[in-house]
Amino acid sequence: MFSKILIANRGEIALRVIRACRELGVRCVCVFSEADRGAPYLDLADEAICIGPAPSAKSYLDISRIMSAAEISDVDAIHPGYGFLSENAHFAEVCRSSGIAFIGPSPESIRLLGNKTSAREVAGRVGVPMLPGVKENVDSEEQAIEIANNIGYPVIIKAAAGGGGRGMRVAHNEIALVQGFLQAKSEAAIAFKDDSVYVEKYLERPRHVEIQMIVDSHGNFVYCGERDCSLQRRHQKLVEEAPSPIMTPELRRKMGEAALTLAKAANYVTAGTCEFLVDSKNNFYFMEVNTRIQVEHPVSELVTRTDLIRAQILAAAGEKLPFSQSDVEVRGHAIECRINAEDPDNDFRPCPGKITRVFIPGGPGVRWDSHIEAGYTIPSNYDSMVGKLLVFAPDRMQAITRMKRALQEMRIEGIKTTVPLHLRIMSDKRFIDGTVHTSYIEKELLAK
Ligand code: MV4
Repeated sequence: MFSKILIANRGEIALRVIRACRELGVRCVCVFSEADRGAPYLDLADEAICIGPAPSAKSYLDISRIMSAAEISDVDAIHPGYGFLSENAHFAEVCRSSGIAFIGPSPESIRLLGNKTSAREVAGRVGVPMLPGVKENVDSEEQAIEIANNIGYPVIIKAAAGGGGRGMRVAHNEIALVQGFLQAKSEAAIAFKDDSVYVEKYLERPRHVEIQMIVDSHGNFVYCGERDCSLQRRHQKLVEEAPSPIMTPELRRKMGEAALTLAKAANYVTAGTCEFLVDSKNNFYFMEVNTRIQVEHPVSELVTRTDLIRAQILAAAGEKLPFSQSDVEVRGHAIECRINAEDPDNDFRPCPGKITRVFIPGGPGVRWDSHIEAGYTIPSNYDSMVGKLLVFAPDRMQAITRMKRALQEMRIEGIKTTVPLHLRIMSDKRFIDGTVHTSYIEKELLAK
């Protein structure tokens, strides 16, 4: 096992990794920017090192500053968390050449599965279901028109390097296709410095269902059920749950095996997620792979009784996972609400600032993953998530009731938060019925 791990991240995920390190008896070093100086979670690390000013480009995204901190503190591994450098193949390579374990995939796996075009190429080769369309990039308007005529409208044009919904256009006819093709290309060129796009059939009202994978270096490939992340707003997830309300044991097995087929084809080791869209007939289609631990990993931990951060660390240290597929059983129901410092009444404008009072809900089946406390000031330099409120209960209805109860107990004063919106969602008939789709928040709930 490692003796010391550097955590190249901040906020709640830094604290989550500190907790896993403590339980494993591994020392940990937390790096921080000037904006995070004095943050309460830093006291819980064995060491804390300032790596630069508030802008992430000069701190959490600066590979040389992080490697200097790793050298000074003599760590044998780096946990990147999510966001920042977590899916940066070059960073994984720098770690490798410095003799430091990257707690994540190999640079080769990141390049193969983290890029949408190459992931689609692998998925097509190993028979993972995909929407009708093309695996390769589309170079001209004429080619896009020909593909659309073959698969039929509506189609979607997506940036190969994209993510988070950027560089994406839906087209219901040829005129919109030509326009969308050019728009997607120029948006992708600016956002990702890569203007390659591809075209596939557009699916109306899909659900977003993702499979959690965890793999060790001894060939133990395991999926820990699925998460349903259909409740999003502008590609920001608001609520995640497990199991998916639409899941059956048969569909779970099929999706889980499809995800692991892809992981095996890429020699993938560590935690990862395979994203799918699911249509109203429960057909599933591969979207992309997230080659990192995700924000919403705790819902999977709750329903499968696993510790995914611990498992990631064990896998990176070359140890065997403490479970195999036959041990992993989905039981009960978990829901996560992302509590953001945003004003839902004001177009979700970020509301950083000082938290004057906090009361955290507790009691049976409640988990709070957060780094905040009363008196803490949320810096304006990073994302606006202040914490993740999770509940676990024997079934979905009891989980919804428990989440409502927990949200009612919660007090975060001094800033605006998304708590009132979550209370509304938990009482929404369509959410309760489990029939929402990926555009529900924007097209229906907020339009009411
Ligand atoms: C789609 C789609 C419908 N059909 N692809 C959005 C982000 C990117 N990862 C994939 N996205 C979508 N791809 C086809 N062929 C609808 C979406 C989509 C979406 C997907 C998941 C969660 C929320 C979403 C919100 C709007 C659109």
